[in-house]
Amino acid sequence: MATAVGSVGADAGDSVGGGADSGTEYERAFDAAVAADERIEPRDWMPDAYRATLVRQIAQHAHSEIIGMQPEANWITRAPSLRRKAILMAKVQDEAGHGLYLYSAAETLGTGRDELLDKLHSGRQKYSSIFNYPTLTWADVGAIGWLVDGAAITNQVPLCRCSYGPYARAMVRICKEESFHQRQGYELLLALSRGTPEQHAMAQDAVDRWWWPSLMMFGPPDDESQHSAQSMAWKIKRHSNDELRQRFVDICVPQAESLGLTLPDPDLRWNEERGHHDFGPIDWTEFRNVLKGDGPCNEERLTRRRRAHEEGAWVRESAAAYAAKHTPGETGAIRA
Ligand code: BYC
Repeated sequence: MATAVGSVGADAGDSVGGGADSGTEYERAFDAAVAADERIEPRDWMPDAYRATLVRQIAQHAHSEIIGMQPEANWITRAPSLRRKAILMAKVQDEAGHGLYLYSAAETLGTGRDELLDKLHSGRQKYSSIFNYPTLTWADVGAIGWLVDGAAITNQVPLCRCSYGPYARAMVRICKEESFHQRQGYELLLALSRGTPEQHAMAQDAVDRWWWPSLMMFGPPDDESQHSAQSMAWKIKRHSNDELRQRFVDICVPQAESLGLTLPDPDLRWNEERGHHDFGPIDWTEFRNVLKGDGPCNEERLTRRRRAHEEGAWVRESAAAYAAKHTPGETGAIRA
């Protein structure tokens, strides 16, 4: 970050407090660093609202990664070959890893994982709407990879340039792994699409069910997005929800053609004047219902997550006991 603020450690930042003293030299230095495209780091001064926005978005993202493990894990035991099973297990493990990088990024802002998980489990924080849809057939694993990971990459590549350093750096690795995920989904769907008529129909059915929910992943339309303007001013988000949604549609149309599959939208067509594809209306009522908790799988996902957390309590306790035993005490000795 800018040298003017780089020297401001937590103590100085705390004493400024971030809210009451707006227009201070800290705030001016923060604004200048953001304007100059420099990274804000954990010990730099930052406005309280900037910190809260980051915690909110990073938490939503981390929760999405770990809840996102569930719909795919549903198919690990039924993957059609050992190769497919190994690939799917690696992918689901990657999602767990992404959750960990992101919870760690949130910790650098002073919010611990326990607090965030508690908010997820009590329904006070969100996770992506997409994971409230069921995975009914094996082709859904392909559609998730192609469309859901594809949408995630479109959304997340610009986050590699997010103004907050730890989040931006976590996103670099996550995006590399998501690219693999997207390709495995595409390759899986291609194999089905070129397979028997039944397999082709199964791939088409999966795309029909996942297309519209994938478009909802980008969030509400710009004129209803409450956080976009401020997040873009702070360079947390680099593009609006609608811009990224449009980019995703433009990427998917030729890929669907190569797959030999159709996107379920009769209004989808190239608009020469705009240089983009026009697409049909999104069902925002469905989106709002899913966010409210009334999607097809909301209850199932949260119940399973809470249960996994409770059943994993002994692992956390053992890890903490082990860490305490092996942490050097004041004398520097490791306790037996
Ligand atoms: N689902 O003002 P807005 C993945 C919420 S991929 C649920 O536009 P913002 C994965 C939003 O949080 C998915 N909630 O907000 C992929 C806000 O609620 P609060 C995760 C949504 O933050 C494959 C409210 O609606 N990726 O992990 O400017 C396999 C107002 O919206 C949704 C990310 O999260 C939604 N679709 O923009 C496994 C990327 N859309 O906080 C895993 C990072 C909106 O006021 N996140 N909301 O209660 C972002 O880029 C942004 O948070 C969003 C929303 C674009 C999602």
